[in-house]
Amino acid sequence: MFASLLMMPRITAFKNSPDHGRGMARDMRVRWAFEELGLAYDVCLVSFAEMKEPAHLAIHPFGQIPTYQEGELALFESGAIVFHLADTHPGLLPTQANARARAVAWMFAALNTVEPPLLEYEMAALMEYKQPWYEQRLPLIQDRVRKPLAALANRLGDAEWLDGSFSAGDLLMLGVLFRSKGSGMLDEYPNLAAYLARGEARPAFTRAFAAQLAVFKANPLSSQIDQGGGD
Ligand code: GTB
Repeated sequence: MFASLLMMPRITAFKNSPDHGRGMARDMRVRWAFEELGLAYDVCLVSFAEMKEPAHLAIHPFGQIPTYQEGELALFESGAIVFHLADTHPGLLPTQANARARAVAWMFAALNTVEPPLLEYEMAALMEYKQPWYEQRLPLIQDRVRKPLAALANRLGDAEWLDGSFSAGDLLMLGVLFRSKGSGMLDEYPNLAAYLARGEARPAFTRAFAAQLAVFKANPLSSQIDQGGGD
């Protein structure tokens, strides 16, 4: 029992999440992967100051969350962590080689093609809205968001998931789409909105969401004291 506790993987998450536990921080997708795979994990909550200290920087060169530690292995980058979990446990990547490679391609597509313009939009809305040129720039950014979303909607069509069974590719894609819900851009693509709703309805998603919300509920005022962000 004691040995199994020592072996339990440990991730880091915001001690004081600026989103008040609404699942926007990137530990959410890692928690979701753990839940889909039925794996127990431990969470170490870190403040914005602690993330910039040498002990955390030794694991995460950019001083961010999430990180992952198990035994000798320390990882950073939510995509790398989800891939590692999916690669080492059955359930989130197909066993057939080509199907597995395609699922990995969707993981990259989520983080490399779909997420960047959505982040740009999010950051502009958050940081640039007072600038005199903001209203002029906004349609340009929205068009950049529409390109991958329209293509994704087109490819998904009426399918339940991106390529056969639910995979780590769906998990990361849905993690990215979930973060953009507030932008309203998904409303333009009803099949993507329905795809996201299917993802959110998965019991593993619900458990992951509840777990990160519980952190805020345990200490609801803390986010007003320790603010920060990252993208
Ligand atoms: N590419 C990395 C990954 O995928 O793991 C990006 C990691 C990252 O951006 N981490 C952010 C962080 O640690 C948290 S998720 N920021 C602190 C810092 O840089 O000092 C980004 C995030 C933060 C806050 C909200 N929010 O409150 O709504 C949403 C998302």
